[in-house]
Amino acid sequence: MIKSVIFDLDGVLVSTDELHYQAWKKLAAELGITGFNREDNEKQRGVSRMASLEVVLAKGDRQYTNEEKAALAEKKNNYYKEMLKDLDERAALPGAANTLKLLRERGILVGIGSASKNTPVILEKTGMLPYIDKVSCGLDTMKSKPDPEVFLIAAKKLGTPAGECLVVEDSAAGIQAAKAGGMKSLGVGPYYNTLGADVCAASLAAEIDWDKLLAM
Ligand code: B16
Ligand code: MG
Repeated sequence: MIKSVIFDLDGVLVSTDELHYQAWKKLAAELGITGFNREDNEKQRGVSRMASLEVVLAKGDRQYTNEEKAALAEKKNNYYKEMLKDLDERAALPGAANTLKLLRERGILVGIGSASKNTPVILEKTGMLPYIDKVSCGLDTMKSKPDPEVFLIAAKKLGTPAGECLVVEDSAAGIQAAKAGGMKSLGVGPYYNTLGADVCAASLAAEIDWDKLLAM
């Protein structure tokens, strides 16, 4: 039986994936990297900020020191934070708000397991915070998905054994992390049927048999 549902944030509850892409694209252009495109951006789904930077730099031909990389990641984050200033309830993905309400009504605990260090501001600005019991994010972790750390921390904060947690993810790295942590998984998003999740749905707005899912 599932007692807690742990949601990934970007690409599952909110549409910040497009903002990440625009911010990386702006940085790439400044570095003279013209080949960075949406296909490359898919490799950034669910992975850490520094790993995402490597995806951009791999499209160029220059080597950067660790100090330079840290400065570039900060620059991108500043672009991204600027974009987040306009974020509101409209950034919630279809079905997200209803799903959070449905789980609250059923007495299921809700956690967040996101790589993003911007998680607190995103939850606050989109009005989702009141529906979230515990948050685990890039500010809590040392390792990135597919390591299960972010979900294990969420489960610990929720007080739920891993086997009674369901992770909802849009990235292959996230589904691998859920499995590595011994959790059940629901895959959503544009690649939902290729993620290797236990159950999949195009989005949270799709017909999802929650009775069956929560009985897993
Ligand atoms: P930040 P998620 C992830 O969010 C994004 O999918 C990924 O593209 C980003 O690099 C990562 O957060 C770190 O985000 O730069 O804001 O700390 O899918 O794990 O909710
Ligand atoms: Mg995601």
